[in-house]
Amino acid sequence: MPKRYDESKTGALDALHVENRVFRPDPQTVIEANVTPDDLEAALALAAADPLAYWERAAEELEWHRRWERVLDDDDPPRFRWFAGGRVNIAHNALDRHARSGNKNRLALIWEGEAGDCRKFTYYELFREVNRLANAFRSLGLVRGDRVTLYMPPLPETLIAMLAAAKVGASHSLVFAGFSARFLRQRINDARSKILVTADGFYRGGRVIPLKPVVDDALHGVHGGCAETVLVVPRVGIDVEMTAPRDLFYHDVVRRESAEAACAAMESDDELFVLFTSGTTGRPKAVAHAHGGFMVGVHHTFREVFDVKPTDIYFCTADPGWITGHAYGIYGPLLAGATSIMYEGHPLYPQADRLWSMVARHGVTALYTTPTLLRLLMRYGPQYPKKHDLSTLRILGSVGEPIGAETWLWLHKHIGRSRCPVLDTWWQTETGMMMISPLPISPLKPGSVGKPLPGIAADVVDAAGNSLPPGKGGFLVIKKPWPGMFKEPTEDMGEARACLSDYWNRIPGMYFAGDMAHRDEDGYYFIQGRADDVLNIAGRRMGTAELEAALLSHRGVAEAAVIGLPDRIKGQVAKAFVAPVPGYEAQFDGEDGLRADIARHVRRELGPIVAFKAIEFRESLPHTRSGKILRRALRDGELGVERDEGETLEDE
Ligand code: 6R9
Repeated sequence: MPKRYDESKTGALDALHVENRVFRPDPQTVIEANVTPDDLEAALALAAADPLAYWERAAEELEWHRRWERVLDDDDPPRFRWFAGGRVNIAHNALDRHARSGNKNRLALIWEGEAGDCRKFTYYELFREVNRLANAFRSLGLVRGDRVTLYMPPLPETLIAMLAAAKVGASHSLVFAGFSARFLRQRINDARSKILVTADGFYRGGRVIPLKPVVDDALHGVHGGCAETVLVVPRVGIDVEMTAPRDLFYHDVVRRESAEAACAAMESDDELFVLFTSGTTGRPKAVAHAHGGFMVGVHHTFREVFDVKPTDIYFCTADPGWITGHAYGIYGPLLAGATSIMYEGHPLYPQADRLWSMVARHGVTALYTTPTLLRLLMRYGPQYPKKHDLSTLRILGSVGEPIGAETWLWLHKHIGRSRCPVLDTWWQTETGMMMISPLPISPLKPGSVGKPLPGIAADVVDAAGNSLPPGKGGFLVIKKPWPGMFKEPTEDMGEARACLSDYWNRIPGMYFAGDMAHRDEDGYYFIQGRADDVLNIAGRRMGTAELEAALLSHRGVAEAAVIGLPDRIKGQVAKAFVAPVPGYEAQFDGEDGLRADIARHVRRELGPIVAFKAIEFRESLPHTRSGKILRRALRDGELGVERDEGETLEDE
């Protein structure tokens, strides 16, 4: 008997919306595509016969200081090293190469502030800005192998600081500006960053969000040697406390530097950046990406999937602080020599047509965004996109969570004028690059992420690693290494490092990062969601473990469990079950007072982006015999799921 959901409660009906139509590409798109159907067939054939030759060709499209000796060093799996022996710097390929070629005067970046103010940079201008900051970094003592933490909103200086760090051979760690002081402190300590770059504040939703005070708070109790220098970008012009000699204004530091700077010749496998991401256990872990493999993977897939042309204006709505912002907001477009847009503010400011107005004003041709944002905009109705001329758009992409047929169809019809392909791209922080996605020439099935890209050995398997037939759900795995795969950060990050064997040993010899999927008869993949306790709230990964740890750090909380519930806009929301310390509510005017205090506490611990849909008090929480909290029983109770006779509740 199938599980029963109470649809009125969960919105599960949308998730079950079945759409059987296949959308064929527009003939013009096929004729003009960079990758034609014949090219795709040839690429798939080569990648199947000789995957290393396939990726070697992709690497040859970029400039190397020294050519690799081996395409893949697989002597110590799963610690694979791509383009071993090669020397390269991603900043050279993203900027220097263009600044010295015919792309020199092409627009690289169009940045739009929330108030509508714009700053534009050609490749040459960006190259000079990056060089000045790279020189400033060097003057401040930053050397190859160091790390820089960036606590930055979407600003041109965010991109400039990432590339300047890469240029000198330092690794960047970007912390999303919505995270708390405690989070930031932990990440500065984890990364042992000598230098921190931040802004005085930024605009969001019509308000000034101050950042520097959060930094000041975070730097109390930071480890010795960390954040000895803080560069402050004055974005909003508020008064900030500057502590000498630690704090320096960005412009004071770069002003005296030369606009010429050489790239450090990095080993292909050297660390380019770390990003923290939520897994099943404990706090978020740092994964690292390397100059060579990440560069090749992102450059190749960006051009393949987004079919980039010199006339394109590409807009990725993801914040630079997430992997999508890193790979396809910043590095991908720069590597391709494209023009891209970065937006500072809230997508509903001042009205629900902000995105569409940006598309029309800048003539955007490719838009990469998330289902949560689309569902939010859908709620305001098609009259908002209708107000604007969206005829420049030719490609639409989605990432981060299942888009579902309903949102897909809305995007296709109201934004894509039933002409633009909607490309649902599946990948992860850990994969570094898109893995499963249609191309603009592919027939599209709403709700499906299409097929694995050439060179990606994806499969759907059972727990023993056996391939499953069409229609059967199982674990989504990758069976062979690929260039964008993450590596472990250097050992100095200690406990904070993500561990490769966690990903490669759960199903022996294959990479598994937590998603379930099935395929149809045509080999199209459908993502079913996470197999683990990772929630996907508005496209952002949150581990139930980290949310529970934040709840438990409140003195009035004896026990806590967090579950994910379906949500019409955010895909998923978190609900907390809390067993309060008996009698504790007396200090708070009863239960509601305590509940509000717990909610405030969690926001303080984790940052303003974290909020629970509800916090429910229970006298006690259900446990397994081994003493673990039964989240699944709580979830089933919420959703009104009845379990089959004999179905076991496994430990969670
Ligand atoms: C790029 C990014 C990764 C997790 C991943 C999966 C979910 C991503 C998806 C998708 C359905 C898609 N996910 N893309 N689910 N359809 N097109 O989002 O990285 O933040 O690490 O999240 O997001 O569950 O495992 P990251």
